[in-house]
Amino acid sequence: MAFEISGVQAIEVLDSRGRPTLTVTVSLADGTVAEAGVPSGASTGTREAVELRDGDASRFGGAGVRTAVGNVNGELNAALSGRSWASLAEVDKAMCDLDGTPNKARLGANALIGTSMALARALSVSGGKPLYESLPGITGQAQRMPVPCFNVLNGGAHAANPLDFQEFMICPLGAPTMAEAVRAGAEVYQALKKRLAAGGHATGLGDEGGFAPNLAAPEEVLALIVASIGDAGYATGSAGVGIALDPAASEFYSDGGYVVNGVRLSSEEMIARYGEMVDRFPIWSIEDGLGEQDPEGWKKLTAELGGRIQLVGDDNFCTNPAIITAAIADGIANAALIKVNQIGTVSETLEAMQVCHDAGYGQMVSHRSGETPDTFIADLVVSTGSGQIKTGAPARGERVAKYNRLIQISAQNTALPYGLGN
Ligand code: 2PG
Ligand code: MG
Repeated sequence: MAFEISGVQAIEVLDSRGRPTLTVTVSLADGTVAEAGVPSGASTGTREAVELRDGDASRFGGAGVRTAVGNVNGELNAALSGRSWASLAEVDKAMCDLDGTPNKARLGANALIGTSMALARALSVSGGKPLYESLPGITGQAQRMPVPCFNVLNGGAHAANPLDFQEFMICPLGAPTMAEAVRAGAEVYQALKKRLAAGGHATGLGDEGGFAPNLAAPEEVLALIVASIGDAGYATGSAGVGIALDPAASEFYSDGGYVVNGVRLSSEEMIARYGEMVDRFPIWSIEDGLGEQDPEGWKKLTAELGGRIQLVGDDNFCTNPAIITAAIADGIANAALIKVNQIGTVSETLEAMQVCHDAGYGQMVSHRSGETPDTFIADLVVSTGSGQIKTGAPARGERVAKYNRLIQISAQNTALPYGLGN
């Protein structure tokens, strides 16, 4: 179904951390207007597509995005408007060609992904379909409602506490429906808050809405979470609420080792530590358990724990189909984190998910630590049927917006199954 773009416009707005980002608006010749908000990360992989920042220290400490805004309003608008296109994929490819670099360094991945998301949304509105129905999806994976992975306790680059591990997530694996899954997440979150307060810990929040108490040992946090799951009346594990971790280990890797709670560990010691955690706690998924600087460690980690739990590549994969293809051949991980702005277009995001699906790798759709109220990823995860999403705590508007959108989709489609689906 051919369409014509009549205009692409961006403005500089703030993300949830008070840093600049873009809102992009795409207009179609049929009168449709749709917009998208661009997410932004803090713990980034070195091979992510380039997020263009102005570097003008007199504005936002150099983090302004006026150059990216200018690229949307100038080059992208000129190249995309006033002609007919066959598909989102065709437009995404034209943007990549126009950029001309392997990593979107010239026009900016933030400029491209905002345009790509806004166009996908415009096409859904124009076609009279909800976004999850209108997105192309994945061959071989039917639509489903995902297990939400709620990041209830924040450390690492997302909080000012001494905790090295970045994310502790609760995942209602055994919930009967999307709404009940969100309810479980919220109830455990409140139970955890009570437990932290009772233990004299601070209940202030990190960037993704999880609590950021002054705790340093990951095992202490895991014990608190397990107790809170029980307090809220849920079972732990696959029949109830499981735990997923994103240590984001690239951030605490230095000089060939991992410094956790002040102690330096080798890759092998780190893997053994994870093994003990998996023995003691209901952990079903670990993302970035080792650093992107340590591919040999990753191979050992996968050989050691890949048969027991999900191992998700984020910093080392960057939602990049070519990088993921190479990693699959190397026996690294068994799932990928999927972040639209890491690669820079919706079409390439779908390509990365297809590569994963074809290799039997899981795909966890993900927000960034810097978000807007945009709910694109909620529709993306349903349309692709990946079965899992992480989008922060069940608190704070920009995180809750995604979970609420999932509840809404589920309410409109009671036939869509809930769960991991594999
Ligand atoms: C991650 C993400 C999202 P950031 O590491 O998985 O939780 O963090 O957006 O800061 O890269
Ligand atoms: Mg991560």
